[in-house]
Amino acid sequence: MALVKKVRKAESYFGQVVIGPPGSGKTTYCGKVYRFYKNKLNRKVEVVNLDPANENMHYSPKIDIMQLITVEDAMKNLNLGPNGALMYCMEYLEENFDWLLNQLVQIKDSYLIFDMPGQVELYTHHNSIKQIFQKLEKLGYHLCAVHMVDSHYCSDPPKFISTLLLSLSTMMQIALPHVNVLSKADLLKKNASKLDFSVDFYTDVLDLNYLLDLLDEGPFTNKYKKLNAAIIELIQDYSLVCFIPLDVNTDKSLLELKSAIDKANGYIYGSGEERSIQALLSCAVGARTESERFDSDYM
Ligand SMILES: Nc1nc2c(ncn2[C@@H]2O[C@H](COP(=O)(O)OP(=O)(O)OP(=O)(O)O)[C@@H](O)[C@H]2O)c(=O)[nH]1
Ligand SMILES: [Mg+2]
Repeated sequence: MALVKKVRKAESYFGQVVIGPPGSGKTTYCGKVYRFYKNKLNRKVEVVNLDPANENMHYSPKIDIMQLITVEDAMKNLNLGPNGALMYCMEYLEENFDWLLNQLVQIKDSYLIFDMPGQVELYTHHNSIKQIFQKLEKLGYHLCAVHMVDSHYCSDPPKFISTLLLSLSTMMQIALPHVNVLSKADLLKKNASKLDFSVDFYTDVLDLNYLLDLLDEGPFTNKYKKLNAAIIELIQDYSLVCFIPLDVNTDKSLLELKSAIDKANGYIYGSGEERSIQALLSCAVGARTESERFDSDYM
């Protein structure tokens, strides 16, 4: 209780919560963005690992859930499978929220990057992660969900439609300022000629009736014409989902995503960081316009 009061008195804190399906590139992004923010933008930043089965961290986390509990512990001691054990770990973290908060207050002057586990139920149905971040929001943490989806899913209409549904339900459930990302954009660019539509169709989620035509002709989806139409209508009615493409190996791409995230959670950067951004923009991006930049990077 005393800890909560102490935090309440403090100022606003900022950060991003990196979520998304298994293998979508969350941990790789956390490592890259940590170094990018720290070295190129001069932003004080720390990574918090909340994946209790994280094996290949490309960073040293300031806070690590694996000091509290691991999936392996939960599997062994409670005789659970890997999915059940991960759910249990998140419930355990929720119960031990003070363990997290105690450590967060010690790094309160840093921007936070949360690396999260890759099990979609945690973001679409289960409540623990949602409740942990809602508690932090109430304590003055301005967080943006960065939802990563592998751009491989653009290669097939049924996969893309499931990606849209997943992104929409995650946005509704997590209820934080939200940025959807199509990760591995380098591969998307390389394989653009094999796609049914141009890349901006997938990033901007343009007229989905074109996608409906392909679903209605597809060998697995042609039996479900009414269902296909209902799903397309649902996504278009909400009109919430669009994506930012991300190639973690280019500063340009990290910078474009950073701008969207900072806009979403209202991060205000200092003059030192503003100068770093201007320098990066002028040397890496040149004087090109937004649309020229996008066309040459992703088309
Ligand atoms: N080509 C390419 N590969 C990437 C990119 N980002 C990540 N990867 C690769 O994708 C694979 C999965 O990356 P991870 O960062 O482990 O994914 P994750 O979302 O943390 O995975 P889980 O924690 O298991 O859910 C690795 O082999 C990465 O090297 C990218 O921008 N381009
Ligand atoms: Mg990971």
